[in-house]
Amino acid sequence: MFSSDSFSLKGKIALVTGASYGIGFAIATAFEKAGATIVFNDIKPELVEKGLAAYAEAGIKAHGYVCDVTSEEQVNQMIAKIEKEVGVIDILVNNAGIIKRIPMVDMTAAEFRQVIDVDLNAPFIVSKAVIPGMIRKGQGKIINICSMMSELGRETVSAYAAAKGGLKMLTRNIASEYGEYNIQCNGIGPGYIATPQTAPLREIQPDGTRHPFDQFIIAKTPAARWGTPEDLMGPAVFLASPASDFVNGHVLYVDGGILAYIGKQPK
Ligand code: NAP
Ligand code: GCO
Repeated sequence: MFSSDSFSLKGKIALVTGASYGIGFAIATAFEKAGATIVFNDIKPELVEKGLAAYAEAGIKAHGYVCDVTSEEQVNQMIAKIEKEVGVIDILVNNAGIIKRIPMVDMTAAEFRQVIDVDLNAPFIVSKAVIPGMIRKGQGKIINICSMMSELGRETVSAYAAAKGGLKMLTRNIASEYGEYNIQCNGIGPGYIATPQTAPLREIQPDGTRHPFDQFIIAKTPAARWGTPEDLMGPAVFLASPASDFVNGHVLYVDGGILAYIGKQPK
């Protein structure tokens, strides 16, 4: 029966990958406010420590693990440790990601593979590791952090767009393959969000003007602003909660309207 508890994550264990800061940190914080126990990982021990301190400062007792999500061995070891030390994971957010902004003809195959490895192969590896526990529990939520580039291309982000486009289809396939086990797999497609990942696109120019790309995004966004990690908190709690138990294989774009808008006409 629907109630305000339908948006509660009380008693749930949530793993958010790459969540020492940025979007992952905001989503994990929202989950804790909704009642979940927070587990996160990062690739560097010092970042896990930094993340634990940031969560503690926010009044959150999080569980942090060092793990490179592109390594199947490290991921399987981490999930086994989490299941032993914290419990079986109810909610997984595949958030860890990188981007390389290089014209395709200048990008090496190794650089292309590195982006695919983190942004597409890793969500496969981590999802594969947590689904058996979700099947045993008879329920689970997987949220893949997709992108505008799951739908659109742009110069210099060929690897990232290929990965995020693939991640949209991996989301649909997990939904298709595991929906019968009461596991819902959906995506969140953030618009342009002010985090370290997009900091180079927002740098103030030597003449004191805004970065051309910054101005471009403002013109392309009906909300006429960059998003913040906080803008993703409510949508993430919705997709992690019982309120979305019949939402499956969907990518929820949280983009201020970019995908709906041709862009502000030049004056
Ligand atoms: P961010 O600030 O660059 O943070 C990415 C996080 O992922 C960092 O904690 C990073 O840790 C971690 N990470 C990277 N590679 C890893 C690996 N191999 N194993 C474990 N952790 C790893 O990025 P963000 O802006 O918060 O973005 C988070 C997610 O949202 C990404 O998937 C990104 O593609 C997506 N997204 C971002 C935007 C945006 O505008 N910011 C929009 C749409 C989608 P290290 O610091 O140690 O590398
Ligand atoms: C870029 C940006 C974007 C955002 C995001 C948009 O260089 O175009 O980094 O890719 O990160 O993915 O949804």
